[in-house]
Amino acid sequence: MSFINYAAREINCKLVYYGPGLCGKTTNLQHIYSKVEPSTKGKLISLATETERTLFFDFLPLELGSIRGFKTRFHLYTVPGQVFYDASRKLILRGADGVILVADSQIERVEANIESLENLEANLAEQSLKLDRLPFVLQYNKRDLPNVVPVEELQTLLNPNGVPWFEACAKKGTGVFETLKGVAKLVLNELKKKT
Ligand SMILES: Nc1nc2c(ncn2[C@@H]2O[C@H](COP(=O)(O)OP(=O)(O)OP(=O)(O)O)[C@@H](O)[C@H]2O)c(=O)[nH]1
Ligand SMILES: [Mg+2]
Repeated sequence: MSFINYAAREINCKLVYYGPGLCGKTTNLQHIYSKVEPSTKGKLISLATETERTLFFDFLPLELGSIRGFKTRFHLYTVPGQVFYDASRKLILRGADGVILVADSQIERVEANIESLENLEANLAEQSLKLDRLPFVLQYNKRDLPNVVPVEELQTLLNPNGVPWFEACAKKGTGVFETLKGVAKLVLNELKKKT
């Protein structure tokens, strides 16, 4: 749920990076953090285990221009992808204005991607939300690896509704900002409808 602060002329939106374990959600945020100007970003907060797996979430506040004189501030979160952290995922998903599903393109992660998408839909349903009513984009990550599934196949498996999708190599930063802009655009369009 976006939060509009009329006094400060600010709109706050929440974006959630979802996806299976090790698909590259935290890497997306790290790349964004390393590239944006210090004046437009807050601190990147990561709660991780010793082995760098996200334990609860990563959080990065960003300013991305303005609409109708209101500064738009995006709060980027990642969920922990490991299956047993479902309670954390539910909490982080609460009030999301936009969701990015980061899929791991490797052949051996096909099932994990499908499970993550189903888990996302189930957790949204608990909040009486549906994916096709929410700004939602897909990122096919790890395109640099040799053992990847063709994009057309991933599209059939993960994107029956034809939402915007982006190929990426988050490790090098390719496709990361395209994905962010893609979802931000959908969120801002929703906001414009409401204001
Ligand atoms: N080759 C390759 N490796 C990547 C890419 N993106 C991320 N990685 C690597 O994949 C591993 C996991 O990345 P993370 O960003 O920590 O994954 P995550 O989705 O946050 O994982 P959880 O926090 O456990 O859910 C790291 O070693 C990254 O460097 C990519 O595009 N290509
Ligand atoms: Mg992570």
